[in-house]
Amino acid sequence: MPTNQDVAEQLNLVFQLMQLAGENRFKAIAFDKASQTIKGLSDDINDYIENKNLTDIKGIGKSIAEDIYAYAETGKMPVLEAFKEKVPLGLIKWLDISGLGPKNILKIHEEFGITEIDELKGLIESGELAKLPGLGGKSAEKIAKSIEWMEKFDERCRLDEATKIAESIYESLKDLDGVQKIEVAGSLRRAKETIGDIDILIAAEEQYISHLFDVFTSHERVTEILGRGDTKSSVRTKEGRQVDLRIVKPENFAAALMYFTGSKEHNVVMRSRARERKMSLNEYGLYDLFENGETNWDAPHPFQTESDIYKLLGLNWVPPELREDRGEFDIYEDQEKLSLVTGADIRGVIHAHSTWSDGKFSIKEMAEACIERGYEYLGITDHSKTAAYAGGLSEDEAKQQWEEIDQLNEEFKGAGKNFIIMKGIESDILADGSLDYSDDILEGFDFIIASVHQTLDMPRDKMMERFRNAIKNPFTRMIGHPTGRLLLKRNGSDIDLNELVALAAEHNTSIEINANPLRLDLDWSFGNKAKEVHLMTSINPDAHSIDGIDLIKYGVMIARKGKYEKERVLNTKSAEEVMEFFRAR
Ligand code: DGT
Ligand code: CA
Ligand code: CA
Ligand code: ZN
Repeated sequence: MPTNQDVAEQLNLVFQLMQLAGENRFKAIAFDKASQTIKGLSDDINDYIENKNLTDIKGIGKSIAEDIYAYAETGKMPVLEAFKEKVPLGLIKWLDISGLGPKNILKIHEEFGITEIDELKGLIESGELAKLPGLGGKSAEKIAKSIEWMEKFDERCRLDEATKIAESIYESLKDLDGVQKIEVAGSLRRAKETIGDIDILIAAEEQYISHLFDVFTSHERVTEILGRGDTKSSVRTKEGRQVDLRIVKPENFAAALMYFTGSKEHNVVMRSRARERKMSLNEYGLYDLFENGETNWDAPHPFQTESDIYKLLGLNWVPPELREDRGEFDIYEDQEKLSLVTGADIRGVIHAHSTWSDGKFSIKEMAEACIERGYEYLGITDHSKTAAYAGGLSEDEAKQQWEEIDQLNEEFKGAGKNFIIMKGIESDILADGSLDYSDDILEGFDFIIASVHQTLDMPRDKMMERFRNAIKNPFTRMIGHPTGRLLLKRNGSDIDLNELVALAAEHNTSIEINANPLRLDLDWSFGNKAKEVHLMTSINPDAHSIDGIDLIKYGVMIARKGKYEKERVLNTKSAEEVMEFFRAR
């Protein structure tokens, strides 16, 4: 059975191919509208398909209804298949190239028989494209430039990059005249590990809008104004990120904030909850429904805050990080509240490197930076001997390091400081799953983080065997960055993370949430499993410098998104409790 999304996607493809094929504009637009309608539909399209009453949906005409019935029955939409014969799907991407309209796209395709943007780039480089009648050197150059930008800005960016941009724009707007409320919305408010564009929302009366947009579009980071309308402006920053600013009436703010925070999946459920209660939820507010199911714009339900809207739909306020339709409705329907971990709960720093391996600062400097930040302990974990490229510690060096730590702890004690350094190591997990030292050395550490740093690309079953051995080793107290992914750069190992989470919990071992924004590994999406099996995590900066310590804040965002409550985050506990956990193997 197709989902609403499937049907919407098929119709959207038809729309795009029709544009390319030079089909009648109004005919094409009908498909676009139908696609959007179905995307926003709060009921299951299959109900309509079964009852053969698709045309009851406003915006779905008879012929499009027939196309959808056929698609549901055969898995193929005849009109789409027909257009695919005329225009290859690969050309759809070309529509995003500014300076290249549908007519020229088709012309280039027919002339050179190419369908990929890379092939188009080749044509431009060889000078072939400029020779095509009606194009010329200038157009070719413009197209090349546009492809370059498109490829550059097609990407998403990391959470920390987006946070910094959003903070600086937020700061420049928040105190301006007329700004009653301002919030960052979208995926950034939901603390996704990567961000497409940044969404900011302001509540202001109409007379202030124009000035606010002036300030926004002339922000020092802005290199390009992508669009400016009455209620929304979009810009490109020098980092290549898109930022959307929407300004809404104060009375619509809460509903708009909820809508533009998303996720789309969360919104879909919210809208259907509204419908079940004979209401319509949209970006403006919550309204009564007429008998015929349409929105009665004259009958708004009063609300002040997001929380009011959730209440009206039978829910407690759902923290933005959880709005992904991944079980949050069940939890917040029961009036239950999760006491998600916060930055203020963090009492110590686990997983940090010093000059003994590849860190930039001495243990003492790292410890003092922790004290300055109000932390109570530092679990130093330099690399182990196999990680020679990262200055991994030999057995002798490990022993020398312990002496230095003992000395420093004496000093802190003597100075009356409530602070201790724990003797850890980030031991490589070798190919067979064993740790990197003999047991008598392993015994000397307070705790061991076991991480994979080499041959991350073993087949899944081999990789799982490797982790299984590492977890079963009683010296392992924590697994470091389990997949080894580098966000937007490198995929992590192929492992069954649900199984890994269960295995760690079973052996009373923890799995870190590596807070480095490049990693954010363990991924938040395994939070449901972690909650179910009571996995202990630890929000670890993997700091290689003093600044690195402050990455903990991104780990906290991800831990919240993964539904971790304070009790299941090791470094919210006292030094004694942490040591107790380490000893209980
Ligand atoms: P991103 O930018 O890709 O990291 O992800 P978001 O979630 O920030 O997505 P964006 O910027 O396209 O839209 C912001 C929010 O606005 C999104 O989370 C939910 C809402 N929204 C936007 N378009 C739609 C839509 O077509 N349907 C629904 N239900 N919500 C939408
Ligand atoms: Ca966004
Ligand atoms: Ca956006
Ligand atoms: Zn590491």
